[in-house]
Amino acid sequence: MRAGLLEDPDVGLGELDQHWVGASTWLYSTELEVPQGGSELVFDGLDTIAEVRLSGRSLGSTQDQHLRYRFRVPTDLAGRTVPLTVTFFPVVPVAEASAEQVGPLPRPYAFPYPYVRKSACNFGWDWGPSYLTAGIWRAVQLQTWRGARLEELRVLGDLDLGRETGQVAVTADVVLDGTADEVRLRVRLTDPDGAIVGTDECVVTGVAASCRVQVDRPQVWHPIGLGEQPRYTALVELVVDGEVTEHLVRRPGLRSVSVQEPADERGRRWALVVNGRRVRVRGYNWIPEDPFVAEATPERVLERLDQAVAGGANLIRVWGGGYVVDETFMTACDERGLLVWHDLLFACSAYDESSEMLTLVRAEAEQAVSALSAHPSLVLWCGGNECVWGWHSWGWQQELDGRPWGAGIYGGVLPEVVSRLDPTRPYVGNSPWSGSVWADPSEEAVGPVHLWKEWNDRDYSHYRESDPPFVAELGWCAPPTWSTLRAAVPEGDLDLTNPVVRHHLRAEDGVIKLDRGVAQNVGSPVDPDDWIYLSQVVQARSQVAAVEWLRSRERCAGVVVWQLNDCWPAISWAAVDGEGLEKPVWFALRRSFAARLLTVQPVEPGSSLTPGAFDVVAVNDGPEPWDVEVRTRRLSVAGHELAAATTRLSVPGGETGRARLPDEVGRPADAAGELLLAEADGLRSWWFFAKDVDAGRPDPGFSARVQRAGPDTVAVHVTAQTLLRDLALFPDRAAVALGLAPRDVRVDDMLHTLLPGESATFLLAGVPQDRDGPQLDALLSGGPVLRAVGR
Ligand code: BMA
Repeated sequence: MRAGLLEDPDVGLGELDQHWVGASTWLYSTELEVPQGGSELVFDGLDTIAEVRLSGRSLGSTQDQHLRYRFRVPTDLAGRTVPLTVTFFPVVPVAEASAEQVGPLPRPYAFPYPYVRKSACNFGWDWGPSYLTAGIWRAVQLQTWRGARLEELRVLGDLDLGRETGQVAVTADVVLDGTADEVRLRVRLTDPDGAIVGTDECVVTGVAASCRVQVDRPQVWHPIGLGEQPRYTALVELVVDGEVTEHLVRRPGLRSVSVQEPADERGRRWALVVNGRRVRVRGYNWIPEDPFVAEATPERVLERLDQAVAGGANLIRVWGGGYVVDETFMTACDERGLLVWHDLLFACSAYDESSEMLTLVRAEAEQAVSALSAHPSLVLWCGGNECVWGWHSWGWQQELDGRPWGAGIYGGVLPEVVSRLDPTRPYVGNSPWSGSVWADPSEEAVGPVHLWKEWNDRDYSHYRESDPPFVAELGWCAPPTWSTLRAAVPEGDLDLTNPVVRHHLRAEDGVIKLDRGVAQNVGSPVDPDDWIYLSQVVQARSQVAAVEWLRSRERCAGVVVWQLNDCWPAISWAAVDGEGLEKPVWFALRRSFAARLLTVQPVEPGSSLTPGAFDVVAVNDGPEPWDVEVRTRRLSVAGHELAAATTRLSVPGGETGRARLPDEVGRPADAAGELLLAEADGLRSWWFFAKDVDAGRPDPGFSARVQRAGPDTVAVHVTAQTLLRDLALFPDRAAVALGLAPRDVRVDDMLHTLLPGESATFLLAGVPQDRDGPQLDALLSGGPVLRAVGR
């Protein structure tokens, strides 16, 4: 693409024109000056089926994208400059040949991803294109060494809560060549303020050596919102015959983590406990940021993680169909206190358990567990995504007819590797999970679940029928921002009547499900602009309904929304689109993910909008107590008060307070014409007793006034004439109309609900003064830029 040989396949139907890329053989070549003495070529990542040749001689071949490979450089080439080539062969024929041997492996996608150790979603997924990549995707090094070298390094920081001490344990796997008299491993630990805590040293005799530094009165690393994120510095040196030949620096944090599963009346709970405290998880699932790894720059990854944090999340789940994340990602999470749940690389398929397969996956897990060991943000290893669920619930057993499907991986190889190499971290066999590969993981009684029935078959009000211990996935599709979709679909209407729009929607029966969600809740759109807006509103409302319900439940220790990011311009479950622009759902979730949440919820699980009784609930995830006076009113849509109640809630840190609403407040006389509004501490929570579609969805009435608020910023004051729901101002649409880049114009908030007569102000940043005038005023006062749902 950079050489101008290929059009951007994200645009139009370009995907269909690039399949030759993955079907071709690619040659990377350079010249290498071979140093004197023994040396090795180290490839941190080759994607995937490759052969490495030096001076025409084969050094070896690779078959696993996720593994680091080392090849010895022949000593007779020392001192010469010779050609180095890496040839990449098409992956599909290799996968198909393996499928011949292994037999059918049931899975929801036809792509042959389980037959080869390559990122599963690189073949295509239900949110991503099929751009089969091939190439050198991580660093390459030429290493020379004498006497000894470090093969792997594990640095584990652990807090002993009971004794209030900590320790940093360093284990090095060392390769010795027998030429040294003495090899030593040395560690120096410095505290977050730069003071030396201690040192340790030992003689290396075998293949592994361990050092340990005790930390008294440790500075504890905390998850975001619960304290600071101090990190220590461990300098690890390999000393060969008195000379430091290799050194590495790691930045461990001291904290403890476990999964606790106390029994309760429904089964068992499931919670991450960090530093002795149950963390109530508000998370996002992470997919690879781009199918072309070189495009997922550190800047983009950091921007995305910052969007998760700014959106109120305290955890990221790295989904198992992508890659093991890198240092940039993990360091960013360490610094921000963003917890990481990391899947190992298995997704939505049965997997073969041949000895060749087990050898590869064991090596992958060993490398991954070691590589990420020092990072305090990493709190959980998970065996994979929906593989155990598939076996129990997706009809695989018949097709497999007794053949292996991966149980020995999730229940055998992987937990063995984690417990051997990193006993400080918990492991779960898969997500969802009910405690064993043989237990049905859809069971809500135990362990993390994935809630997909609501999007797939029902409606989002049904989220409130669930009362699980933890939700690791749930989500709802919607278009990306208008500008992102327009760039990908240059011609025609931007709705599902356009085949190019449909090309960017990969969800199974996505058209039906999207349409159903809109029709059932707000009523059918009248034009393409209406379609984008209303389907985004439904996505936002669905996630608010799910998250606020689940956060209000004492039983539920976390909800991880599917999905944070997108890897191309997709109509998908993402909160941030493929151009890095926030969809309306991101703004909605920022409110629902706030550490202090006020919400009105039914007392008992159920999908009705007029259940028997309501609670007003104050969720306090912060460490400090929250004392709050909540005023709840039942109002007519015209804004008249019909009943009211005031209640005081004292909610300790990490807990939830609730109060039953009196019947006269909670029971509407006219469901379509009434609503509840709870208010406290500047927070507002709304409950509508009827769907907009059942209330007739009248036209929204509002007036808007545009005012310059700064050299770069415009304020748009909107006053409601009727009740307005989900009032939104779209900065990308304004940007394009003003000849600006969509990324450069940002809005501070959106999706406001206003009673008649109330006002809201949008701050639009990135609009220079030279754009002022009647045209700007008209642009920002309605039309596709400023929209609301009337009630
Ligand atoms: C879950 C995920 C993904 C998938 C998503 C949407 O099952 O684990 O595999 O993309 O749902 O269908």
